[in-house]
Amino acid sequence: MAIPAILSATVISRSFFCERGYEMKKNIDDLAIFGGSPAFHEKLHVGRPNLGDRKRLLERLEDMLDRRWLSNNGPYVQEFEQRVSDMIGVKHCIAMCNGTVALEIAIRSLGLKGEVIVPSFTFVATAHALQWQEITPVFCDIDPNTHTLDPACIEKMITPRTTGIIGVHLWGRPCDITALEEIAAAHNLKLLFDAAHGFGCSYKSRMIGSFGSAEVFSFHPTKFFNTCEGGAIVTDDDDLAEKIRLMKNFGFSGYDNVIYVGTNGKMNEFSALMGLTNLESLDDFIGVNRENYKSYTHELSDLAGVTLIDYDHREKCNYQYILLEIDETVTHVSRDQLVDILRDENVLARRYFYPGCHKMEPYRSYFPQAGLVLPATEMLVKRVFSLPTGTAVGPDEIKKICQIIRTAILCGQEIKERLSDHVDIAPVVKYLNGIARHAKPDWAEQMLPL
Ligand code: T4K
Repeated sequence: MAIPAILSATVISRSFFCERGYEMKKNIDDLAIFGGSPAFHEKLHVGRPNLGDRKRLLERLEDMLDRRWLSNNGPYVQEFEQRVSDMIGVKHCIAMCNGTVALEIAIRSLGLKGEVIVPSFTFVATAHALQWQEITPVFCDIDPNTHTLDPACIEKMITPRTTGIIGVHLWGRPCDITALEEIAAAHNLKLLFDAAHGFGCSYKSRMIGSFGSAEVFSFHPTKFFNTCEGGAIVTDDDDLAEKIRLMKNFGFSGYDNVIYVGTNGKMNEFSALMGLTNLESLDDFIGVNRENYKSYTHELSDLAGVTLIDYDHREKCNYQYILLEIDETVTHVSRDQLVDILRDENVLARRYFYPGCHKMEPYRSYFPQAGLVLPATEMLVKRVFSLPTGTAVGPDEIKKICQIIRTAILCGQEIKERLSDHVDIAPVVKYLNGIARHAKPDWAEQMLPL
């Protein structure tokens, strides 16, 4: 619906919302950040875990306790690995204690050293998994449309010290895998994928997990599919799989026989049975995410300056991230102001992945000029944020969240002005409340209406 530009933002928002018939915060003074009561009594999180059938989980837990087999390649881990490798269509799935250790082991097992090309626009674990082993992460820019490594930039970052590329299927949207494979082959580089977000997704009809030398999943609670904590390396390479199995178990090859440098990367039985139970609900979780995605699209698609990142609906997608990109030149209200507004309404939106790995330590100190070659990354880290989805929210919550965003955007100019004058007194009030609880002087009575 087109909105006449001559009307003031506040007036527009009021009439606009009445037309849509929503029971909602009608003007900016209703927003909690300006003194209204929060839209939600309880906090809505990004990354609330999805949980499968509780009864089935407890049956498996009883069984595990009866068996007294809690770790070290137990029957549930073996079953879980089989199910995942069948689902992905790869020969090997090696279940791990988390995605970060899985990345570290994948990197080591591939013999990466020197420099490895990675995006900066990712969770810091991607870079840390290299740096932890004294391998230099070389940050490469991304395509601003896909948020994944820009193949055209990769070539420029290759040096004689480069040994590999780690592509990240950010938000579950696959990298340009074909282009990355070509570059890796042309320069004799190893290709590994951080597929922490990519479980259940496909590229050219083939499941994510079946590309490169290996791919790494995370099954952390904040992922749409979780094993409590957990992760996995998936690969078709028999030799690599054998090496990884040794590495994740201290290098043991049978009792008393250590033949490799190893660590402890094992998944435990509880995580595996949690994973098996959650796998049985995988399609339901994806279905809920897809419906939530549709609801957000429906509510936000007409808002100028706001882009909901899209998925390729011809492929399998897990729709686990709801990411908004804010063009402040249109909305006036900035991404950070929007996040603050939502937080005061108890919607704990997250600035994934701000400020970019190259702005975090130790990388910020090592490469203070990295931003110069990362223009798309620098632009996106200031514009993107993530909203709640998964089984913890439904259409009603989404409608309310979007109403708040709509109010904030349609009144963007006024909000921007007010917030630039706004002094956040909440910490002062909190502090004074603390004092008042101990010794309530007279002045505190007057100052502390809370
Ligand atoms: N590569 C990529 C691209 C990744 O995104 C990640 C992890 C990795 C590698 C490494 O995989 P892991 O080693 O983690 O398996 C979270 C997660 O800790 C992290 O796993 C994830 N990416 C990242 C995107 O998000 P934080 O610092 O945002 O987590 P936190 O504690 O703030 O939790 C987020 C929200 O989730 C909270 O508001 C509350 C909610 N939550 C969280 C947990 C743990 C729950 O409701 N229940 C829970 O049990 O990093």
